[in-house]
Amino acid sequence: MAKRGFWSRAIRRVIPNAFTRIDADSLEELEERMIEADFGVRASMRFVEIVETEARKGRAKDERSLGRILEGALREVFAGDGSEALAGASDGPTIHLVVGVNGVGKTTTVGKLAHRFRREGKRVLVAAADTYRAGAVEQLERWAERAGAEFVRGQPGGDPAAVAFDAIGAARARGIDVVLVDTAGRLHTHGGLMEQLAKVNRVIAGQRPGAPHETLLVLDATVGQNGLVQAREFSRFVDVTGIVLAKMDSTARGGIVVALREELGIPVRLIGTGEGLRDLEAFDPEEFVAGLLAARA
Ligand SMILES: Nc1nc2c(ncn2[C@@H]2O[C@H](COP(=O)(O)OP(=O)(O)OP(=O)(O)O)[C@@H](O)[C@H]2O)c(=O)[nH]1
Ligand SMILES: [Mg+2]
Repeated sequence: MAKRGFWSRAIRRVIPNAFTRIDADSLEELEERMIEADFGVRASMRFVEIVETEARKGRAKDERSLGRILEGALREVFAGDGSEALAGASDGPTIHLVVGVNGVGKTTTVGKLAHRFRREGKRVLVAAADTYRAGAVEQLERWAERAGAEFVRGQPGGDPAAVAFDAIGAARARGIDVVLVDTAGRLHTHGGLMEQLAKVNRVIAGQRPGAPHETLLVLDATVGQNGLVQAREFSRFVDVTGIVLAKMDSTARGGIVVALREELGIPVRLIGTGEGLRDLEAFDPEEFVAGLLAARA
């Protein structure tokens, strides 16, 4: 569970200050605030329409009723989210692929996930399929040690798909429960590197039918709307099953979870709340909605 007050700091206030009644001005301000809170244009416009309709029926009069309407609209956006654990296989190792642009927090997330699975008593192997950046392998190896996970590396500059292939083979041989494949940061605009990622994905699926069981796209929560662009592009090359919003502790742009759900239909599964091993939490829409309504600034 997120620390008390976490979301109310991590999202901007959307209900206009000194709100008294619904009229053209206050609706416009509401829409502006939702867009500023990173809800995205589509959700912001749709929510304003809902408020307008409710107002016509006499149901939106004051700040409290406006809060209730927003709460209902948000609950609908996130219906069914938050309860689902990451997919797992019962017939052999579960494989999770972790992808994203440079520096968003992929390797840190892999370390935190390894720790989380270890705490559940699972045998974990992390695969350093970032053969590209100098120091990346050692960075991941340190996380693996801290989490108590096994580790597979490739040749520097080698084929990342081969690392994933070897990792799955090693996982089968060693009776591993969960394999976490860390990949190199890549710009979503770099066609060659995106093709390479698609190949990693194909090789995993070829080696283990049904895998990857989750493809987690890590986004840096501080970039706001640009996360949408990244999610769209990555989805063209791999089947993104969920988003990890890292660095939620250092931003007030948490409203991006609304845009991701509304515009792309991809659920936020986990949030990164710091640089430590334990700073990873399941995304809880209820806490998010409560925090949003409590947000003051
Ligand atoms: N505050 C905060 N910092 C984070 C979080 N997650 C990652 N970081 C920091 O972000 C920086 C980059 O993290 P990495 O895990 O190396 O990112 P990456 O995506 O693997 O980077 P590349 O492999 O170079 O693409 C590091 O300084 C991390 O400590 C988080 O949830 N909160
Ligand atoms: Mg990395």
